Amino acid sequence: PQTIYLKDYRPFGYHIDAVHLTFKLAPTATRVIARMQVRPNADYPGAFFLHGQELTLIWAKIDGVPVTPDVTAEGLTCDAPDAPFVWEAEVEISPDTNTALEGLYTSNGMYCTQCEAEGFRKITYYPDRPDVMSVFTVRIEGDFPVLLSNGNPVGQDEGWAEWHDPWPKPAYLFALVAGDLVNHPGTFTTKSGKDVELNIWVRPGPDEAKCAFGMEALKRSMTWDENVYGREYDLDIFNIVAVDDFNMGAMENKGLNVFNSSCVLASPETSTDANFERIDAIIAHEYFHNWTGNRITCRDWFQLCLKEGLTVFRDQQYTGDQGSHAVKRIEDASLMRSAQFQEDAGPLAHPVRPASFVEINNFYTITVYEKGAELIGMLKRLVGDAAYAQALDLYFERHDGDAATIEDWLAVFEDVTGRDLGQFKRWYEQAGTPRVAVSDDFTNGTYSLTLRQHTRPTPGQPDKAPLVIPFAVGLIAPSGAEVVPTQLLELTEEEQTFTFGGLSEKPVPSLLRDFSAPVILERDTTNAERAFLMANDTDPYNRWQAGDALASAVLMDMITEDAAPDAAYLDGLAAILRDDSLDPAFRAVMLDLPSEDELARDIAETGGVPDPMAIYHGLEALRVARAQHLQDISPRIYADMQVAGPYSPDAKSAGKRRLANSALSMITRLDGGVAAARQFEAADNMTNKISALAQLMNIGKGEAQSAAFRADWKADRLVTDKWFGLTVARAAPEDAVGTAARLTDEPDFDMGNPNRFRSVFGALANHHAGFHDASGAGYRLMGDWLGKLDAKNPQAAARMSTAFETWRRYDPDRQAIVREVLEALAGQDGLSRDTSEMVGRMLA
Ligand code: B3K
Ligand code: ZN
Repeated sequence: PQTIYLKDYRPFGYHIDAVHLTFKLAPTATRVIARMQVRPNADYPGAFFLHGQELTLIWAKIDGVPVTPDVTAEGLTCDAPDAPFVWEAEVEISPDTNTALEGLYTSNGMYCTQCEAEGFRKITYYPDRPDVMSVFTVRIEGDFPVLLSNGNPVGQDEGWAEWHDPWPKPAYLFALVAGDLVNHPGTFTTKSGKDVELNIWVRPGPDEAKCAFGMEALKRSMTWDENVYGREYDLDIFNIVAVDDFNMGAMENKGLNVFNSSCVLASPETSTDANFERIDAIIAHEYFHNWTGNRITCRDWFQLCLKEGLTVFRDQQYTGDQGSHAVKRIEDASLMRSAQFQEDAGPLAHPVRPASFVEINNFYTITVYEKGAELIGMLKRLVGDAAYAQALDLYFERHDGDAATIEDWLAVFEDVTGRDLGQFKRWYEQAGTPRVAVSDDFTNGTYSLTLRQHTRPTPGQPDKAPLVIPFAVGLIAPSGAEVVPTQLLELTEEEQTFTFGGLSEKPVPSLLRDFSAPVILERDTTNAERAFLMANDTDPYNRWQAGDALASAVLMDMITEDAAPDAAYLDGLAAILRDDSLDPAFRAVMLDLPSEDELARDIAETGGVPDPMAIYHGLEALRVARAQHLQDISPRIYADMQVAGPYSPDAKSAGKRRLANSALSMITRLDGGVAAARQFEAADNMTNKISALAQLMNIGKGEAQSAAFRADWKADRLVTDKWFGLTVARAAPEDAVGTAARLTDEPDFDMGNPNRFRSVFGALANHHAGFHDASGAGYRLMGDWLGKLDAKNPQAAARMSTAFETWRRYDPDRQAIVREVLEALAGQDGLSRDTSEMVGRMLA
């Protein structure tokens, strides 16, 4: 397979001024007729090459005259006039047999599309690249009550509909949906007074009762983008469609967002608080793409972070505005530190703007998305809120209608602030997480901090240059009083010293407040200091971070030396739980423990070899010790945090439920499951129901409840996914692999449905002690199923293959089995480009 390089970018040799598509829908023989107005690009003459894959060409014409193009597996080339012309072609495709869920496919009898990144080429011959933008008109012929495409409706009658999208767009934003669907309607009036029709489309039946929250989320997002970014919606209609078989969360097609049903459908009985929050964020994310992605798109796929990093940053701001900025920041930072740092440290490390790829779908990663968002956050910190707002206004004004680059993005900040962002740009180009080593000194009332930065080599990038690191710091006196409030230091050299004068005692530094940069801090510190910051820091993120670091240190001693848990940690937690002035959601995140995977990473980091079972037992021991130490507080918290009245997913109620359920998890360790069983029976919402069930399963109980849950929700796909996932996640380590294998025999296990596949195999990959069972059974089961899945759905298989990302951390015996499994996969006949790229990188 061919590697594509950013440095080889060249504009297309033609402009497509308009395109008209006609679809004659049929399950295995859909006809697509395309008519394009083509104009040679005088600045960049080139061959008339159109992408096309898995298409049967019926005929092609230029200016009405039949032509015979050169057709390969990747597309066609045709002799073309040196003046404007009309290209026409008819192809046949087979949506019903399209199990890759890319291009046009069917899901439970409805037709839908997924074109990003390069799926449009499976629909018709076309320059399938984001810098070719055109005005689309679409005619759909099919025997369905609902026929949807992008833009505004221009006509419809029995068996056909026509849509016109006035905004030029790249092919990846094209969408079509046809089916027996019903709408949950809504309306929105934009700030300039334009009425917009809103719809959430679902299949008739129980899903109809799960649309109300999504509709409110959509309206909230529309209002928020007007108020915070000044961005208004720009069509007469906005449609969302829920689809069961979908490779990702959702897709921002212009005016016609397609959603994985798990990311839009919600009801109190079937969705947890976390589901509600995620659905709110994803609806916002896709809606925000209308400006950051659609009105301004990417020149090429290397610039993916231009739309994704910015849109994630915007949805993070939005979610913070709905509830607690502190808790949202803690969660985002925590995800960065666990999953993104892991990607950055392993064989799959790549820059936020990669310089090459084989299969672009493999680069929709946490690095591009979440680290991409962190880069925007750092820019905002460095230039300040006012300049950030001005730069964004300039970005929208200057690049509306463009396919833009990271250079364009940085230029608006340079133009607004006069600041040179040349060094900052390295953040986009250098992979790996920078480490900042900190040392300090206190002499004659002056405290000095010396920061030294270093980034380790990553695949293909042995040498790293220093970055601009916004480093937020506060100083706290031994009394607990803050003596220097947050200041933003800018680390630009390899090493710099910053001083703070006029202090009477040596302060305790609170470093990297608010996670001001995605870096790893290296500093010799003590548990006493961590406990001090956990109790006294005024920065909520750092308070959490101190608690997390303390928990990790305590666990490390428990795992490697069989030590008893440090009382400093348990007392610190008790103080936080008792402090009723603290937000319940904040208290709940303070109770979260590092994951087994993070502990394995920490052990590997210090030169050890992680023993998954020892880690598992260490965490279990700490959970029990915590439950005992806090046994006087937990029941009181549990009682205080009960939310009266009908369920509401608002942040405040959700925070209380979260804390109540954390308390329940401690209570359950001591009462043998009495309280959890009671909650399971009484719960009128999924949050409390599934949490109670999980607590019971944690102590090896809950068999009857699990069976009842399974039976009650047999007909609900999304709740059934939860049951599959929980059953694997809560299996004992020695049973996890067997449980996963057994679940694949259930009649409703369907590997063709990405949600269902992930519910079993995603849960297995996350079951650290189970997946890494010394027998290698977890590796082998995963490998077998990835091989089977790859033949149907390469994208989904490639994504799940990241389960093996950390394999080099473990002992030689485990490594040998993983190597065997990965090599067998690599050698599989007809392995997709997607999975073969991933496996190749992991084996390199
Ligand atoms: N842009 C899509 C992701 C497409 C993934 C293609 N493999 C959803 C999003 O980020 O909003
Ligand atoms: Zn996105």
